[in-house]
Amino acid sequence: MKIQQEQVSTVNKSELSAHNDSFDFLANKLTKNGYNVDNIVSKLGEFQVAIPSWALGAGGTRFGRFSFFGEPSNLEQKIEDVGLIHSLTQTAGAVSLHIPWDVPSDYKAIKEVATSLDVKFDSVNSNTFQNQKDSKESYKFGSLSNTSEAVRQQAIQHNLDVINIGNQLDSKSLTVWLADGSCFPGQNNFQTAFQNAQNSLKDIYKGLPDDWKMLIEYKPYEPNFYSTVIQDWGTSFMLANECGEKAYTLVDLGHHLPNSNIEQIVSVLMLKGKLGGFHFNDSKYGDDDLTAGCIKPYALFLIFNELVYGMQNNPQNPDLAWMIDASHNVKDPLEDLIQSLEAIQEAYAKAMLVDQDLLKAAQMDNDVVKCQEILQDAYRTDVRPLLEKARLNRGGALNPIKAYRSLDLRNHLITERGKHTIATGL
Ligand code: LRH
Ligand code: MN
Repeated sequence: MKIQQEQVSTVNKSELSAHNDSFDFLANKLTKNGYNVDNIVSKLGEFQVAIPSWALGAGGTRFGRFSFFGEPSNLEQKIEDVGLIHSLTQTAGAVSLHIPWDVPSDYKAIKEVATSLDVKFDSVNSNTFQNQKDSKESYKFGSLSNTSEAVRQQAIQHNLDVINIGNQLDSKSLTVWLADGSCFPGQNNFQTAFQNAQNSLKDIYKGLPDDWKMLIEYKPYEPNFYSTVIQDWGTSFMLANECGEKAYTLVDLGHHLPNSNIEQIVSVLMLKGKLGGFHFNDSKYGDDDLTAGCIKPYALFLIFNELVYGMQNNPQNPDLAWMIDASHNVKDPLEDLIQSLEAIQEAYAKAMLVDQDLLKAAQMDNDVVKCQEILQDAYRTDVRPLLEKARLNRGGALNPIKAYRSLDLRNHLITERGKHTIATGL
């Protein structure tokens, strides 16, 4: 299913004058304050966030899963759904595949579908947290850190296979997240587990093409509930440094213990040139994988404030991989992803309104109140007209959720796919 440009223009008609009024008002105000509005709008347009291929169907928990009907039942339909989101938002021009949930059966065909929808293949994710039906060794007690050489070798080979798959899709990075850890004190020798993981990552790193990155994702707990081998940013940072210059840390916002200062982690990783990318989502308790910005929007803004500062002051840090990692238990997956994209773009736009030089001067003067006023003035600015303009300039919808509903896309998908298709993934 593909949305035609005319359909979007038709839906936009009723929103256009309201948009023009609010945009002109905001643009005048910002221009008077010395902002380059065109520059901000074009940066928002260039900002592309990858959609997780494993989050295009209904998510679930051990307590239950409630389908959404019309879910994509193969990779081509998943790419089409990313295309739908991208047609409306113009900021979802990439998909991040998870292997083996999304192994292409025809590389040429799937690349043609993606290209026709202006969707690129971002990072490819390996999966050594589930046993595959044909796998010889079990990952029950870990993968790259397992005490068994045979299990580690199987996991290393899987990652090399994932690189090979990504290479054929012009992807440029491998994301490694390990569930490895222990559920009880005494179960693991922490040093052996760490050493095994480090050596295994180094073996995978040797198979990384020159222009690729390895993104090492950390997580404090789940599915192991006493220790996790790659538990925090420091551990990922150490492992990335041990591997080499193509290895970086990936920050999943849900992978932090309560009240962690994620913006400080982001800032220091950028200073060290080791921040590789993000899995955007939000959470109130654990790795809840909720809509980005739905619980802690100010924290998301503060993270983007550090990112904007870093992008201006840390040339040693490479371009970042922007990706969502969410799971949808009660919302239409496509609507949830559209809402996440809106919250992420909004945080970025607000952060671009922070006068970093003015803030730095106030920080040097320890003028605490002025520092907060500078931040909150930007945060309290309604930047939605800028997001609308960025979408409009690229043929997107002024209000993607309204467009999704008035074009009745979910029912079209159900008509096309039926009610009983199940998407692979979480
Ligand atoms: C682990 C994680 C990781 C993915 C998985 C789908 O919690 O965040 O990024 O592999 O979710
Ligand atoms: Mn993640």
